[in-house]
Amino acid sequence: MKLETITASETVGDLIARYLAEIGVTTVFGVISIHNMPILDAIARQERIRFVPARGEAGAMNMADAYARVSGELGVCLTSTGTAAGNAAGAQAEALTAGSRVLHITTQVDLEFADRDRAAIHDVPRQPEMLRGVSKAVFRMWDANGAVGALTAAVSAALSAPTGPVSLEIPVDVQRTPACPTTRIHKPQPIRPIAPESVIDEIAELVKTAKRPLLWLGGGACAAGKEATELMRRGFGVVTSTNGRAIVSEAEPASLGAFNMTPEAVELYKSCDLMIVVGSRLRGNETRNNKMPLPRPLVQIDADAAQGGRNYPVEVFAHGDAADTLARLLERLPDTLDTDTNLSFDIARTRAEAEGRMRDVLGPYRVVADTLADRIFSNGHPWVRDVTISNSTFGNRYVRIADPKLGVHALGGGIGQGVAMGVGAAVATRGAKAITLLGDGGTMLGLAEMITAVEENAPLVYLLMNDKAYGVIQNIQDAQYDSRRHYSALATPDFAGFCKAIGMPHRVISDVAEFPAAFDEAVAADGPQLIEIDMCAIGPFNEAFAGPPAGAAGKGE
Ligand SMILES: Cc1ncc(C[n+]2csc(CCOP(=O)(O)OP(=O)(O)O)c2C)c(N)n1
Repeated sequence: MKLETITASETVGDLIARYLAEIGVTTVFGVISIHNMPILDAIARQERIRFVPARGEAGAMNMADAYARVSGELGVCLTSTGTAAGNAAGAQAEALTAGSRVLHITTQVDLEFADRDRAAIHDVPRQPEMLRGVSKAVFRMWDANGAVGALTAAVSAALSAPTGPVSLEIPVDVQRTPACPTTRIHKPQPIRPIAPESVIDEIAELVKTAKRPLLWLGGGACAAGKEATELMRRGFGVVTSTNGRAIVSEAEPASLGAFNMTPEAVELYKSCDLMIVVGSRLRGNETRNNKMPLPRPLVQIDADAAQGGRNYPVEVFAHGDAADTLARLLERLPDTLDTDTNLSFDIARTRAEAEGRMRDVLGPYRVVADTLADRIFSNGHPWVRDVTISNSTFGNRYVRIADPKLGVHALGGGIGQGVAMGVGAAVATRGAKAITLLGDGGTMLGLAEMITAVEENAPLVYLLMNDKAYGVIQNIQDAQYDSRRHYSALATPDFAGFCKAIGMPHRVISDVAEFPAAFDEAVAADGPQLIEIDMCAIGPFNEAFAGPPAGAAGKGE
């Protein structure tokens, strides 16, 4: 790693820019402001980092989040004090839900005014409290001497399991002060909790007597793909959360993928005699609000000790890093487990039945789902999804992804983040274009970031499912509110005109038969493209999707 000579004239702002470059950050997303200009001016002068200027801080945060998920590296978002930091908060809530490795560098008013409610421009007197609600941890850089320490603490916290977004406040006057000329820069390493031998012994004993063991993999297991795949080879079946998709290949017959809450899955669970949950919150949306019966004994492995038994009572809880704990479990197990050889066939059948039932629901949109299922898996596209009916029905499970890093979805259920997430994923992808599924309602929240996509010539295809409504809300109104469709019809722009105005190629599909060719054309073309699917012309799904099954929380996915 290149260590530049520290010059006497270096400011803390210069140091921050240099620090980020030296620890391997290549891209920063953000919005420029008087309070972060010492950092941004240095980033520009040093020419080592690409700065992607988003149109708003929410977009910048969504971009940094998606970038982190797709690249597997730290995502960095730079905002200003007060309103600007607050603008990023909704998006940061999503990064927190997904456990994304994001560093949110925000600022503060001059130290003599900070925390004192003295009405300095941009000041919000309790900014740390605001940030705390949406951050894994919050740090402040108090002075030049502590600059490298504060950066190290923040980056280390973001990277250490349980990973998550970390906020670092850097007062603007601190940014301008001369840097401490002595501190060398080293890339912070994540801290990994190590499970005790005794608990792994206990799990191994349970595994050796199980006939139909299942692994439930969540996003916290994303670095444990090798170990999980080996457990499957030895006799385990696999099911994942949405955030744990493709940790084990979704093409494996012994993998149920994320069809984790279907009636068929519930039947399968009844026939199993052990489940090991690795790095998963067992979210309400994927477990019928934790009411769905899971196999017993239930074992949980998590890097966050406080998660032990939180959503389900467990027989065994191991506080440890996913990959390390599974690797040490494998050392204790025979090469082939004495398990039911029917298990993988039963899982394949369970999945096929769930997929079949789902295809019946799609009606004309089967063509769209099948085209995407084929292209996204085989070409290794990042698959980014906003919260829209097409994702809840087919995007979240049926469209397979080729690698766990390639799935980006608003796990917390907040609409409108997909537009910017598509940009972050596209900037991170080194291979195929990012494919980004949007609803027209959600798109309204992120529309301006399409301009960022054009400006950055981001390799991505937006698929806009336009039903001129908050479709799922209307379906819920039909199902639960005697069809009183208040506030759910939407005036949306003429997207062809909008795309023309911002310089983004636009195609409209009013007959699904045209979709496969249009999709291939858009993927082959340079830069961002938008395909609008005119759902009013094409018609409804065979069955209206009106949220998750009873007992699950929220809108459902
Ligand atoms: C930030 C946020 N605001 C409001 C909601 C409530 N909500 C859930 S789905 C939805 C409608 C989404 O409409 P659209 O993007 O057009 O997708 P469709 O349901 O039509 O497929 C709304 C408003 C939410 N989930 N997140």
